[in-house]
Amino acid sequence: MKRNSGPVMAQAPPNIALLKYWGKRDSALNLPVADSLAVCLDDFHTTAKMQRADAPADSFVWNGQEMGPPYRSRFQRMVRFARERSARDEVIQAEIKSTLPPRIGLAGSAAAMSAFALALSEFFDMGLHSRELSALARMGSGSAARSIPDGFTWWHRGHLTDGTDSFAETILSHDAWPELRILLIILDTEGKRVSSTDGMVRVAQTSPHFEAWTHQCNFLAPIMLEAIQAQDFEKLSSLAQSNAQTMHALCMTAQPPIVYVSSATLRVLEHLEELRRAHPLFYTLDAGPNPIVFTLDGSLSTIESSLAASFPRASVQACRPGPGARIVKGNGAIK
Ligand code: 2P0
Repeated sequence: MKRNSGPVMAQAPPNIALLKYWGKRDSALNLPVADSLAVCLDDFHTTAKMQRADAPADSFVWNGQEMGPPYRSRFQRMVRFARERSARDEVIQAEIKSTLPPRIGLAGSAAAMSAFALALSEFFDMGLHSRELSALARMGSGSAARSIPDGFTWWHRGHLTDGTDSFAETILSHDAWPELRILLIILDTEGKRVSSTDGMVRVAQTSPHFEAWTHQCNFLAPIMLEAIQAQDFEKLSSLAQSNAQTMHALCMTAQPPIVYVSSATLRVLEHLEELRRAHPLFYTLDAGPNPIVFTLDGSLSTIESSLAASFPRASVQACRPGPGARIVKGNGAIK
């Protein structure tokens, strides 16, 4: 079999959940308790470069830093899988470059783990199809499963203990809803105090509302699927915003409570509710203080100007739905 002798490079986008992943049935494999839905962004890609190393151990450098725990063990878990599957044992050197600050609650690990998974599969000539690749990315970070396929995705929770039925797939291509715009409002680039992984465990162990949350997400998945496929902005607005609010309320019912939003977040949300009276708009929030706004192109410039005037210190980045992970050709330089 022909082997990849030179470096391989893959790129993957962050994805923003419309129906949130918050709870695991298996922490080692990142198997979720509920289905989730998301959309890939057309910007802020992460690049992963992988090559053979003449060294005693694998190396995982992310934004110039050699990774220690807990990320190192996640990369190692994926590499173990690749070695077993390909029956090969090269030592690898991986270099990952993100364009979003890590740990700000904006899907940085999803982009990194999915780019790494694709580079790994290419390097070891694993010949994985999209579902297997999505499941491999999931082992690195649950939400990374949704950065492999194109556009709008559904991550199936699955039922099997080995996780082979827990993968994401496209439900609407990235260019099928050209009017949709996604605004990242970056208020704070400090790392979050409680990681998503720890937050999910604490909520599952201590919140009396965790089971209701799980049932609600599984119930909502096919309804939200319909809204996305019908490009029904109004229906998606109420479902997605309410799901994000519920996730944050749920976190506050953990012991001790987890609060990801800040006072600046609340001021922006209040402003967005005002704008919502006149514009098609809804917001969502990941595990951090930075709101994400969904709107339609006709309202984009008004919303951007209004945010710039009221929150001059916030950085507002407009994106569109984008494709999933892909192999990139080049001269081996990582940008
Ligand atoms: C999501 N988040 O659906 C939710 C909403 C954050 C809030 O997926 O432990 O970094 O690596 O599987 O994937 C963040 O969780 O957690 C996340 P792990 P991950 O996008």
